[in-house]
Amino acid sequence: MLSSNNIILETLAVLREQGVLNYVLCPGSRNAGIVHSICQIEDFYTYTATDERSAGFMAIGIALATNLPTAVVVTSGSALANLYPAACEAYYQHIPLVFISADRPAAWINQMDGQTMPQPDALGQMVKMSVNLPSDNLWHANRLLNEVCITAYKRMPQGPVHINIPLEEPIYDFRATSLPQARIIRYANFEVLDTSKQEYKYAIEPFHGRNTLIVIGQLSEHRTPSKQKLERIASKFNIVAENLSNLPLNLYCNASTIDWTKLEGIDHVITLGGHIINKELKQYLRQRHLKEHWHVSEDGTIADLFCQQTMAIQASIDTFLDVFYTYATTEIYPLELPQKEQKAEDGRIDILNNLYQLLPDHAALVLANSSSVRLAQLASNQPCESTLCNRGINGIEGTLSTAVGYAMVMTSQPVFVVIGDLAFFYDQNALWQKALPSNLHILLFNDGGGSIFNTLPLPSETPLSIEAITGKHTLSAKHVANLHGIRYMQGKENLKEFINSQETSILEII
Ligand SMILES: Cc1ncc(C[n+]2csc(CCOP(=O)(O)OP(=O)(O)O)c2C)c(N)n1
Repeated sequence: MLSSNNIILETLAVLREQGVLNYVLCPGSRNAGIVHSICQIEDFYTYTATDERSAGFMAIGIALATNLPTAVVVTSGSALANLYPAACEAYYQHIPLVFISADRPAAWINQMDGQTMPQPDALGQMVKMSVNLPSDNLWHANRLLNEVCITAYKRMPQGPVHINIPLEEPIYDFRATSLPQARIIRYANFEVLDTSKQEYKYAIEPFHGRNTLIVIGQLSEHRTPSKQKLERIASKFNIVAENLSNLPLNLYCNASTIDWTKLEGIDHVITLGGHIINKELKQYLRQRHLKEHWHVSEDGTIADLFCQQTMAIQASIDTFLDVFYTYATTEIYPLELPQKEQKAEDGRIDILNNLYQLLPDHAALVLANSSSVRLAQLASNQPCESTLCNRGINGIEGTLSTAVGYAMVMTSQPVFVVIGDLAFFYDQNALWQKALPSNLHILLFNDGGGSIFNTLPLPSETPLSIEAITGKHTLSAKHVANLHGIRYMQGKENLKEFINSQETSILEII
């Protein structure tokens, strides 16, 4: 029988499927459930050593002899510390060792309990990756385990990794009869696959041509793929993207125009580029059962956005599009993308629609978090091909500064910022310049606080907390404009005037 602990079972299931079959086992009680279970699994080859320092170096020998990843399983406390010398050696020899340490739950660390110390990251910089498994979230554990395996011996250069497993009592509970079916995330580096060995074909094999959707997230202007390659793909497959993708609209369908609740049949999603904002898209794809989700990125990392990723592809978008076009040769069945009835429920969308229509050619648009970027998605039927937004971490702090920096370099390009009041007043120091760029124009939606929070189900009987959560205020940008000598206008009727302004200007809509 195997350990009844689901995290131990998931760990061994993923390691087995990812090809970690050699184990050096060290004695201990906290790791007894792991060690016992490993010994019951037929596919595993086991070796033993009492001295963990020696176990680490034995694993190096086994890995060198077999050219396969090799794991070492130790108990908690100094047992793990004794792996450090082998970690150093493996790190600099690029040997794929998988160090597995049993741990006590975090609540018991530094409480004078035996053989305990802070174990997550204990091997420091001498491992390529270190993960601390959760005790109750199998999806999270599964993703970390897949990632750590890919990092150890699939993503080059190879090297040691550390899996720390905090374990609650009971440790000695053995009622499971077999390992679960664990999700495996495959990895392929499309930049180095060998055409002569048909490695591309093999990597693409799960693709069956049906019900495929390509979703493109945020791309900076300098990272958009070749239009010609994109056109070829767009002629065969549905591409869904947002205005932050900076792609020409004729090549994709705007995510915010789709009625996601009516989209049927989709079971293969390929994501390219950065963050995706559209919540309906994410919710829909999380609920659907996808057969495949491939995420393509330049570093081949896992981004399990829909909790169902099956392959991490390391490639530039151009490389991926080439390979995909060449090898995805099966008959293609384009999906029907049902369109949503567009209704402007928010006056700001009408203003943004007008802005989009009146934007001069080659203008750049800098969108702030959070309502601005969301509303712009609903308005952007004619997207601007230079759209920026600090979507990497979604902060409200640096939008104006980013726009000032951009406008200072792109002096011949009119730069329009769309921003809410908190983000504007937060970052007003951006306007503190000896000479502000005259091509900078700020459209400010000032509604006295974070309007994005109006949608939250907050209890109405506590006005004080609502004020704190929404950052309520009564400031106007008029005084900021005066302070910095910026041309100031107010009201949507001045939109045209604002767009044609030849000096740094603010249009405040209150
Ligand atoms: C640095 C930082 N602090 C806090 C937040 C949380 N936050 C997200 S949206 C938001 C409100 C922004 O309000 P406003 O600028 O008026 O724009 P709105 O979204 O209301 O249009 C806040 C405080 C954040 N994203 N970044």
